[in-house]
Amino acid sequence: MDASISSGTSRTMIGELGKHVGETVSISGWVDVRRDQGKMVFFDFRDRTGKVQGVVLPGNPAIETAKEIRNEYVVRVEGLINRRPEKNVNPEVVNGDIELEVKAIEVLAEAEPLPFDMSMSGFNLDLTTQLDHRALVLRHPRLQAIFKVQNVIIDAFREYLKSQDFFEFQAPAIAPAVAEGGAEVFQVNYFDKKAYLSQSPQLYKQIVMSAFERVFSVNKIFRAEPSATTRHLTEVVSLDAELAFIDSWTDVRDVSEATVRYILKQVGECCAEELKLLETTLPTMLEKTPTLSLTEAQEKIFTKTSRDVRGEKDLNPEDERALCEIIKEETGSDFVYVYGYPTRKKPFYVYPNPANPEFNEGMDLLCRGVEWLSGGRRINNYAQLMDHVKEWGMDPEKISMFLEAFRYGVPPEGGFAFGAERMTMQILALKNIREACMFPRDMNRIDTLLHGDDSAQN
Ligand code: AMO
Repeated sequence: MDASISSGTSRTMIGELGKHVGETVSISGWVDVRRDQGKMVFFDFRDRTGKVQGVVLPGNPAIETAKEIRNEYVVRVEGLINRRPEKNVNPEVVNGDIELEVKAIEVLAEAEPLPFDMSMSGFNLDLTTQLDHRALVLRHPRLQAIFKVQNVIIDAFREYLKSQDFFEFQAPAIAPAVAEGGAEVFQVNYFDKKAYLSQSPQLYKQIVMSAFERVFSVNKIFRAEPSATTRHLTEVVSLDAELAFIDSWTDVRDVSEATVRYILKQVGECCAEELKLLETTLPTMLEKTPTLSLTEAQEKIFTKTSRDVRGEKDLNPEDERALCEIIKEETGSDFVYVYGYPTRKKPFYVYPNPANPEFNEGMDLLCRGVEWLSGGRRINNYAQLMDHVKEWGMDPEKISMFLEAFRYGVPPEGGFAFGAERMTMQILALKNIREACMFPRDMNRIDTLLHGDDSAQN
């Protein structure tokens, strides 16, 4: 350790170094790369704002420390900011025109030799290895870019809905009943009773909407997905919204479309560097997103691919891919809304189309071959809701709090939900949803792999 750095020297962020040419500064960060050239040692130092090249010149006493340092050592470095000679300028990177002439190095934390290549060009890990080593690979710019984009997506969701006078609420994670139907729930022992991890804040967002008119939440939801696919997680960040005083399900579609448009604008404006690094471009959203009924979508798929899926209750993943390709080819849009699903195949709260009650006014938004969002109009009439509760074979006692809102007057209403990871995955054209989740949960993994014993859970 070189103790010649006075502890009082204030830290300059690496991204700001360009403003300090000719000055002596102190930076703190990690050793991204070290290149030992005998008499001189070169470094790339890294902090959360960027990287800078450093050089320890011959004869500098810091050379001894420099030679012991490996990649990922945490250091405090004092040095002089010099302009690089013209021939060494790299205009492509931050600080490509300057260099830090190292005067003293203090080691704040040592690092063992890395188990794999973390360099920009050499980083080539399969997803399983990446997930096993999240603690280390989160330092890589590619992963950081994914999660910076995700931050912007979630912030933009909040910002847009707040700008439209939506009220944010916190939904509970422990639920007394199943909101969405189906078997995909985690049951928990709640003292001596049965409870569930929330599959969706659906019933709560409708309750809160009945008091606040326009509401949204950013919450964890849990789905006991029994298969490991590239688009399903068991723990999801759900971006939910619900609004009162609508005239039609198309009002809900329009609000969801405006929300996506704002999110895309924010990602485009705030994440240009990240999109470049991830070698992707934003999906194209037209002035008006193409909207088809499920029946029309199935007809289109049949006409274009000869695969007859007419009369099926939903689109399967192959249908979703085919429909997105057809719509892209026909209109240039990467997005398509599909509405009008068989009433009996969807949750009890979805509003049946009055002109054709066999089909409902529920909708999905697909993008680049995958569903991003579900939503639609809900039943707000108490008697109609009670009829559905009975028809769906549900116990009204278990959702009595929900039903109470409707007994005392709820306006025509609807809402929608996006999965933040699906959205991130599709905006960035990632191949697997696990890439879009820092610590993904699936049936085989909760950080460590599940091997049939309970050691991973201790
Ligand atoms: P749905 O069940 O379609 O609708 O979920 C809404 C959105 O959440 C995301 N999502 C998932 N993402 C990853 N892994 C999963 N296992 C998973 N499950 C869901 C998807 C999906 O489009 N209550 C309704 C919403 C509403 O009507 O407001 C609901 O939960 O992006």
